[in-house]
Amino acid sequence: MRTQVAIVGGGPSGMLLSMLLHKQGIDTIVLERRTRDYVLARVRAGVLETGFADLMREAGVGERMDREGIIHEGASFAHPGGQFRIDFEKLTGRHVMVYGQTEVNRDLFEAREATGATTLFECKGVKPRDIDGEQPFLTFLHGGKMNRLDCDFIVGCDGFHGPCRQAIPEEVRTEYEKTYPFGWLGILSETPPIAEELIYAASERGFALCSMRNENLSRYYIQCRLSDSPEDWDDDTFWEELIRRIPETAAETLVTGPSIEKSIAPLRSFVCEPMRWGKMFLCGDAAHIVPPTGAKGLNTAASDVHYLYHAMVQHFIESDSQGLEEYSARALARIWKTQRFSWWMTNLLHRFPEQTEFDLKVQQAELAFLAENEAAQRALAENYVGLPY
Ligand code: FAS
Ligand code: PHB
Repeated sequence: MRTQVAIVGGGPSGMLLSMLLHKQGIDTIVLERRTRDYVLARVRAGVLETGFADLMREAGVGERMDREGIIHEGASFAHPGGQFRIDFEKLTGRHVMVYGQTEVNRDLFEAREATGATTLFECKGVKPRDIDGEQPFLTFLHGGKMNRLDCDFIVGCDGFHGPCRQAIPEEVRTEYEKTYPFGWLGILSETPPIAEELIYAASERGFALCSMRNENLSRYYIQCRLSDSPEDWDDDTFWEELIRRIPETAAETLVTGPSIEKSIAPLRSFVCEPMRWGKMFLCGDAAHIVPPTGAKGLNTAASDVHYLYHAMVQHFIESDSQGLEEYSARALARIWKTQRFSWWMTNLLHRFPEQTEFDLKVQQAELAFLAENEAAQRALAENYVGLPY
C-alpha cells in the first residue's frame, strides 16, 4: 500500500485533516485502532470555536453542523458573589457553535466514506518506521496479517496514548506537564438543557458546568476527587450535588433524568515539543492536552490541522516546504496561548485542596473583577471564541 499522507488516528484531528487534504487532491489513508462505533461512542467536546466551524465548512462537512448546531453568543458565570453573563458577540463580534464531537466525527466519517478514500478500522500495533529517513512507512496488523503502508509523510493524530509521539526519540522530545488534583464527572441525560447558554459555576463546594448537545440532550459536569469512580455517583447523588453548586434560579429550571453516559476525566495540561520529527508530524491530543475548562482541547487540535493542511498543500502543490519547516513552531505558539487560557480558567473556577484563605480571597476578587470589568471580559471572550490562527 502507498499514499502521500498516512494519518494515524480516526478521531476529529485525523478525519478533518484527511477531508481537507482530499479536497485538494492529496491522497491520504487513515489507520484507526478502534471500530467506527467505538470512536462514535466516546462523549467528549461540545463547543466549537469559529475557526473549527469554518474548517468543517472548508472540508465540505459543515452542512449538518450549520443546520443542527446551536450558535451561542455568550455564557454565564456563577460564583458566591452572584452571576453574570459575558457577551462574546458584543465584545468580539464572534460566537461559538455548540455541536458535539461525536457528531463532528460522524459527519467526517460519512463524508470520507462518500469519497471512497481508505480508512482502516481495527488496525493493531501501528508502528511508524524510518521517520527520519527518506522513505517513511507504517507497519500494522489488519485483516489477520501484517501490513506495510509506504508514504511521503506520517501524521500522528493518534491522541495522547498513541504510538507517534513515542516514536520521536526521547532525547529529542521535551514534555511539559501539569496535573490538577481533581477530575470532572460528566453525565449526558436526555433532558432539556437548564438554560439557553452554558453556565460555568464556581461554588464553595467546587466547580460545576451546565452544557448541552441539543434541545433534548444535556451535558453536565461537576468537579470530583481523583479517587472517585463513576460508580460512586448514582444519578440522584449527582443531581443533588449539581443543584448545590448552581444558582437557585438555575436549579429551579433543572430537569433531571437518567444518565445515558457517565464518566470521569482527570484534568491535566501537557505539551510535547517539537511536533515534528523527520517526515512525521504530530497533531491534536497526540501533542497536547488541556483541562476542558476553556473548551480548548478539540479546538486546539483544529488549529494544528489548519497549519498542517496549508503546509501540506504548499508542499505538494506549490513544491514549497517552508510551511512544513515552520509547522511545529507556528502550532506551538498558539498551543501555549490555549494552555495558558485553560490553566487560568481552571484556577479561576475550581476549588483546590491546598487553597489557603488568602488564595480564596484572591480567587473571589478575580471573579468579582471579571464580573464588572469589560476589558477582563473581552480578554476571556477573545480566548473563548478562538484566538486567530
Ligand atoms: P482523539 O484522542 O480524539 O483521537 C485519537 C484517535 O487515535 C482515536 O480514535 C484513537 O482510537 C486513535 N488511536 C490511538 N492509538 C492508536 C493506534 N495505536 N493506532 C491507530 N489509532 C490509534 N475537549 C473539549 O474541548 N471539551 C471537552 O469537554 C472535552 N472532554 C474530554 C473528555 C475526555 C474523557 C477526553 C479524553 C478528552 C476530552 N476533550 C475535550 C478533549 C478531546 O475533545 C480532544 O481534544 C479531541 O478528542 C482531540 O482529537 P484528536 O487529536 O483527534 O484525538
Ligand atoms: C461540553 O459541552 O462538553 C463542554 C462545554 C464547555 C467546556 C467543556 C465541555 O468548557
